[in-house]
Amino acid sequence: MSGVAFDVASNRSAFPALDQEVDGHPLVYLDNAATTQKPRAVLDALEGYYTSDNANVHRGIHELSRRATEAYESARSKVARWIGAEDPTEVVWTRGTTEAINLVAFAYGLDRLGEGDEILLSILEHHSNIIPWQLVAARTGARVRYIEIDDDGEWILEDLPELVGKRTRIVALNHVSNALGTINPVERVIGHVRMHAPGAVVLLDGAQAMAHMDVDVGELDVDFYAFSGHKACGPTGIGALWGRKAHLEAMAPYQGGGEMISVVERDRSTWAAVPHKFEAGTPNIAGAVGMGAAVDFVESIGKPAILAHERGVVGYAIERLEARFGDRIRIWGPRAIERRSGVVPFSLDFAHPHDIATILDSEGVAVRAGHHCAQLVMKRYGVPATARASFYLYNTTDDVDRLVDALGQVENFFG
Ligand code: C6P
Repeated sequence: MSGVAFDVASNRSAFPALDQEVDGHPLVYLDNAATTQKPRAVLDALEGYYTSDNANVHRGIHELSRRATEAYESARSKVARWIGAEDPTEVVWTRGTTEAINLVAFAYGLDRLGEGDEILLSILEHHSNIIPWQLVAARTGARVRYIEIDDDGEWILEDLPELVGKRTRIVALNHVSNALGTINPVERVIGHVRMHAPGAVVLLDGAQAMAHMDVDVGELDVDFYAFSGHKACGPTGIGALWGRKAHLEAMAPYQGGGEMISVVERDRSTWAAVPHKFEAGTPNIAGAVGMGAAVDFVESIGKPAILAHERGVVGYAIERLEARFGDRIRIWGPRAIERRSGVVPFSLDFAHPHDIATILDSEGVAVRAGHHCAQLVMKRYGVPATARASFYLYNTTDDVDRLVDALGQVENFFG
């Protein structure tokens, strides 16, 4: 389902938080890879839920509980359709990408990995897709291995024959990098894994893909797909894990509590069917409802149009930054515009990334600075941190001009 003609001004007006001043300057929000702003439709859905339907799900035999359950489950179905999943029961609500990956690491990995088994990651991963595997490897004797990256932030796939083999049990990779913006060639890796390590399961971290690219878990041929709602116009504290039904059914519960059981005895219990087996306790019902509204909103615009718009703005940003700062700026990540998402990480040779972000903030321009929870990437390039501007469906070339002007202030100060 693709949207009507892309209209950035109308996109922008849908996001109340964009309409404010910071330090006397109109806000330019360029921290979308950390979290996107929320459209009015999502805020209304949250308010509407709490105003008229608020109740616990799957429990009360009363009107409000019925409505809450219906809203919660229909948002699940919406998310399932959004990622090309035929069966909504394959979608487990989580707090976000981090919890989704931990769920697989602990409910799948811990019981299945042993001494000498291998988990394949890349050094381009967010810490959320490294630490859970290190924790599980330490408990099971499995070994974590990494795909390296080249100077342009692309995976070095020539190493795959050496990295993928009989011992590979789990392959966990990001679909799009948060630190460099690389759209990773996941299809090529998955094809290689299916051929050379047929017993391995593949998990994709879709945190940076979901808001920008059409995702079809069937076409991708993955076993698990994880993403966060808040990076795709949805509320914080909600996300999802999609998993193949057979895996989810074979996995032990991740957490115990209400809602995830079938029958409880003194010494043993049985579990509810998936996905409820993995949703112990009162879930984030409002978050799920807000996520459903976010899916509708993003789909009303259409991800191909969003990505095309981002490419235009990112291309303009790279051109302007390089023209203005020449060899004093280093823009990280792939050179080819079609190889990157809306993320533009950069370093200036005259200022530390944190100083850059602080001065930009005083000019009303919000960017992120730091290691972006990707310390292996920083180590690879020998830098402690980078500054990162990340663009979305409401950013314009005017925002880029404001960024470049504000960086001029950084130059005045430090240059
Ligand atoms: N990246 C960024 O500024 P959570 O926190 O669970 O919603 O998402 C974690 C996560 C996992 N994988 C990738 C690729 C990510 O980008 C993120 C979150 C933010 O880049 C916060 S560090």
